[in-house]
Amino acid sequence: EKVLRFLLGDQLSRGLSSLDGAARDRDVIFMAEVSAEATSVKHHKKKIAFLFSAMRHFAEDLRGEGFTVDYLRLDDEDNPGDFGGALAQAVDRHKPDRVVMTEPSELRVLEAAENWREELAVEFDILTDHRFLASHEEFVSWATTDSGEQPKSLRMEYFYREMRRRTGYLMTDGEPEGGQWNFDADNRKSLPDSITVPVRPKFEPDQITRDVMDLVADRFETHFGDLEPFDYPVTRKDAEAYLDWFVGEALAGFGDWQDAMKQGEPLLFHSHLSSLINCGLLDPRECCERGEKAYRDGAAPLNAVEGFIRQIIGWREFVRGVYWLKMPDYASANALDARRPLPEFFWSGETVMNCLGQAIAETKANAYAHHIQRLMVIGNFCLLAGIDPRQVQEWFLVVYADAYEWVEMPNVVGMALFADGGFVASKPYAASGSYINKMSDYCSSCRYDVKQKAGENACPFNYLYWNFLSENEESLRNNHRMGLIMGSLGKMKPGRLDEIRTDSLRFFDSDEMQGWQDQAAG
Ligand code: FAD
Ligand code: DLZ
Ligand code: SF4
Repeated sequence: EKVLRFLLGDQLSRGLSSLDGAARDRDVIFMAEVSAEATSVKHHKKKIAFLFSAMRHFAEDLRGEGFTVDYLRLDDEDNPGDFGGALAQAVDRHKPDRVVMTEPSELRVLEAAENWREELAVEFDILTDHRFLASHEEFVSWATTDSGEQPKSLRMEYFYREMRRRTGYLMTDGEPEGGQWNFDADNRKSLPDSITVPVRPKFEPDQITRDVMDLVADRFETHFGDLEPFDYPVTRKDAEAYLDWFVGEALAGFGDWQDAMKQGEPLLFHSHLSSLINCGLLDPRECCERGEKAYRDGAAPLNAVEGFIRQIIGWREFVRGVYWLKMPDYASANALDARRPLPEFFWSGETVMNCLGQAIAETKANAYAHHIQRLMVIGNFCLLAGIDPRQVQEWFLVVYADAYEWVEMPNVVGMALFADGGFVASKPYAASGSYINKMSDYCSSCRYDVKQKAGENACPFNYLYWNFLSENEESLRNNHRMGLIMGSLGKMKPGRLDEIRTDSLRFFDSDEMQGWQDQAAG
């Protein structure tokens, strides 16, 4: 039996289910660069270059193992431009007895794959993606109440404990290592000035990457983001080296400084592994196992390793479960009825709010920003300013090299914007300027004054925070975790709320906040 094995760009894993039992002498592995994927949203240039280069290297590695790989390049003459057309051509070319693929990670592509299965006159299997630790069925069964109903809300923490028990990571005799599940309270330190941030290895582009960069420069010139300098790892070997580096040099500081931000330091002690894990070059289990080993060997403290493992077997698996549980409605969730357009400065980076300017400039340069920048600077701003969740989702999906809808959407809709009405977050992650000031050194170089609450020079986060609470009073009044703060809103001195509204309106009307004219049209 001849099998055509169709691999997608985020399936670059040797242990993938669709490669199981592949026969070197008979089967064909098919991969395709198609313009429809690169332009379904106009992905960051560096993200496309990263993924195409990783795909081409992965194909080379498979060839090196003796497999036949049919690789369709974006600039190949007969490239039909989308997955369906490319696969139909490949089936024509190779006349397989069967087509096999691993389930796509997002609904849009899964639905397309189900159509190909109907339309192509060949046996067609869509297999489970075992790279995730929790299957769809396991997540649904965990999430469903005893009476078989869909819950009103889900909390990551309980899912995470279940995953710890199931994997045995950082467990001793059935108990969590160190006697507690969660060391988050230790992981909120602000960064001392004296801290030295570890220096990252850089991966020089080879010929394959340079070819891809030329292609991206040529074909996707109008897309957001800087293509150069390009130093991402793009092979399995370099991805492993990067994981080694992280575990050896940065993991020990990961916990303490997890929530810190520093001007000119885009990575701090973060792993920068998300794009490698999400495209398949690294396996989530191996990352956790390497982390746990570092702890057992005494090379990294428990709060760091627990924090790292929590992000991977907790948050990452949880958001994936939520995505599949809540789609397709999740995409249009807008519980707070946020309608303002995304300001132009999200694309240009031109804003005098230094925290946002820094986070967006780093995003543009690196196709990366760390979690606290995404959640507490960019996400928080979008929440406070009431930006339309669909526009925020599109931005996040475009700009990060690790962004795929299954992981981007729950983080934006559920975590950052509270647009699911509290399905995943027990309260909105709303914060005023003082939080950003506490966790970063951004405010000292800002044109606004973080200590001022009102007037033209006041930090906009300060009045937008109260404006947000007041605009959403009805939705938030009954949230018990918001009780205290909603109480203070109610007790404000007469006139103070008017002042907040006036400041906010002036801000929303300012040049800075003017909406973006659909850059996708460009
Ligand atoms: P580290 O801080 O080193 O964390 C280790 C690993 O844990 C990450 O590599 C990642 O695989 C995983 N992880 C951590 N937090 C999360 C999380 N909240 N959800 C899922 N996985 C997590 N992550 C993406 O992979 N793709 C996205 O498109 C994405 N969009 C986001 C949008 C918003 C608004 C927010 C608040 C978060 C988003 N995240 C997304 C989650 C998180 O910010 C990134 O995974 C993280 O910043 C990646 O950097 P890192 O590898 O250095 O992570
Ligand atoms: C993100 C992306 C891009 C930009 N281009 C391609 C591509 O040309 N070929 C491909 O196989 N995958 C690409 N991807 C990743 C896919 O969008 C991703 O695999 C699916 O969305 C998964 O559902
Ligand atoms: Fe951001 Fe406000 Fe600080 Fe400026 S003062 S950096 S706008 S938090």
